[in-house]
Amino acid sequence: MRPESSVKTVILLEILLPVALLIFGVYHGVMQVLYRAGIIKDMSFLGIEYYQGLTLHGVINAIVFTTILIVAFGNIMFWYLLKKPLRPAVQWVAFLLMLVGTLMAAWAMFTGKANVLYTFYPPLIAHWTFYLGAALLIIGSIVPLFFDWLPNYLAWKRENPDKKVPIGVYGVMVNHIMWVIMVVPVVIEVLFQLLPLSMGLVAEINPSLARTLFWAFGHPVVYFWLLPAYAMLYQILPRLVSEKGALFSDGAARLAFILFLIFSFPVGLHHQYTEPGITNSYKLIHALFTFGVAVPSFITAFSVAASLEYSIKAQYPHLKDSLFAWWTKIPYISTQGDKWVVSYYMAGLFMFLIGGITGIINASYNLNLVVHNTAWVPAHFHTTVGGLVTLIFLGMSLFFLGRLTGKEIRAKALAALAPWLWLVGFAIFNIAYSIAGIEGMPRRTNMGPSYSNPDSPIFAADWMPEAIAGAVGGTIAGIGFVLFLVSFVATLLAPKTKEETLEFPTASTYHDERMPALQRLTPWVVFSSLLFLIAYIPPLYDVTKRGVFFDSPGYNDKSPLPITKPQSAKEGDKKEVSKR
Ligand code: HAS
Repeated sequence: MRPESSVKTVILLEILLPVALLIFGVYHGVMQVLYRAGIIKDMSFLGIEYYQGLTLHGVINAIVFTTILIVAFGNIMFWYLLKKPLRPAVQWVAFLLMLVGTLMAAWAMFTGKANVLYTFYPPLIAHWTFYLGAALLIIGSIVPLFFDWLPNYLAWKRENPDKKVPIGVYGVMVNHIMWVIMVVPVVIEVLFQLLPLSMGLVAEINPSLARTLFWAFGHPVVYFWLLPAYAMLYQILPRLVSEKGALFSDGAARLAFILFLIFSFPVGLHHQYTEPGITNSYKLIHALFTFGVAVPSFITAFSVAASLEYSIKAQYPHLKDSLFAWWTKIPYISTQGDKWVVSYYMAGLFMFLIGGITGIINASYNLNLVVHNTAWVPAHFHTTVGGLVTLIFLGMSLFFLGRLTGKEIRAKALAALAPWLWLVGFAIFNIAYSIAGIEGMPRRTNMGPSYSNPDSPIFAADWMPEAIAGAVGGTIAGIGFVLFLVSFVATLLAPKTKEETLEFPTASTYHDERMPALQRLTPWVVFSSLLFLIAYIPPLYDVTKRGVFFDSPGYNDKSPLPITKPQSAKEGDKKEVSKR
């Protein structure tokens, strides 16, 4: 089955754009570890300031790269698994919205008008193009759900009343429904707080409310990044490792997706344990739900390991009774056929084991007090979003680049090696930054001119070994990315040798449980939305007691003085005028 040429072009652009942007994202990541190790001792490098670079790093890697690729992978899953054409007009509108949004935000960041980091916490305020750009990116990413995927999903179900939608489509569908729900609070924050302040329509903002709205989006979003990776782990990986590849349990995989739909939302306060103004009991409730949201990942760990075992043993019957010998048959690093991409999955899974454990430590109310806002936190998320998610996304980008252009993957050995260098680099980075975090090394701090500078009065010699190890690890990971890029560019420039397609290997199912309760998504969507509301109404009440537009004027990173005139100053002005 050949993809419609215009749709194929859009999907190709949705792969090329984020990978191209990631070059800047990764570059600024390497700059980060160099600043923090004191190798760069300045406030800026090559004309880009420290916080400008950190904003570019976070926004590109965590928000733009992920969102656009998630749409691309969703399109591919729907197109191939449901065998229904996608609508070119819908696809172009979605892509152009995402492109314009990205360009607007990029302009604000590259011109230094949005040094607000990827969490854009007020009272730091960016140029309005940054927020509007982010909003357009989000809107564009939602368009395919309503105008392409949902109609195709419903049509497929009408035509196949007794069949379950393939697990890949199920995962993408659940994920994008979650996306639509989770963006509501951040859209409210942007429309009613950040944009009005940034455009000078109001003079003050309530930062506690803004942060609470942000985190109501900010934790679910990590599962928006994760679930497409899980969908591909279930649908594709078993078939990549073995000719007889099968998903161990279809029911367990669907249950995992539904548990994410339920538990991803009532958890955001675990980012705000240390913040005043929110009732502790609700923080504790969110802590308990956070342990709940780890359960579907535990299920996935079991499902994936069992699928690997079943698939390998089906191909090598002599290993049927082996406990561990089958591990040796996983193609961890291979250039045979499509097996090079298995490296990305396996390296990612190993990284996520660590990411999961550190996440559960973060979630613990009291342990969080030790690690919050320290180097521990970047150590955690470079093994989750920077580990499993990034690696599967990179691997599948290259994989689909080859398919979409009808070209053989070039420099396969480098492509297969790249994720292992990424893993080694981030293992070093993770250990170093985790230890440093426990010792109190802060995150998001330019340590070059300060803690890592022997000439500074606040030089912290104790942190130097970890800071330097972090720089070594980050650089090795950067080299891993370069190897990936060599293969990606070489493939892009290679001559076409076969027919263009969007087909990919799909696993069969070993245990195909019926589980009718999981077939209809609507009741789960309603239940999860209600739980979200219940978990958030009291904390939102707490943080709005002092008003929506009050508490703090806006600031930027250039001056300690406010950039908007505080309300109190205006009232003072009025009093002055009336006295005169
Ligand atoms: Fe997290 C902070 C808690 C998962 C991303 N997290 C962050 C931040 C990011 C992030 C970006 O509770 C920083 C935000 C900021 O800038 O301030 N996180 C968790 C918990 C989980 C978790 C409980 N995080 C993720 C994922 C992310 C992500 C996934 C991105 C994709 N996180 C927190 C908390 C904070 C936090 C607090 C706030 C910290 C603070 O104070 O600021 C769980 O979902 C993790 C569950 C995962 C598992 C692992 C399952 C393992 C698998 C691999 C199996 C391996 C196999 C290989 C099968 C239980 C699936 C087998 C091999 C063979 C050979 C057989």
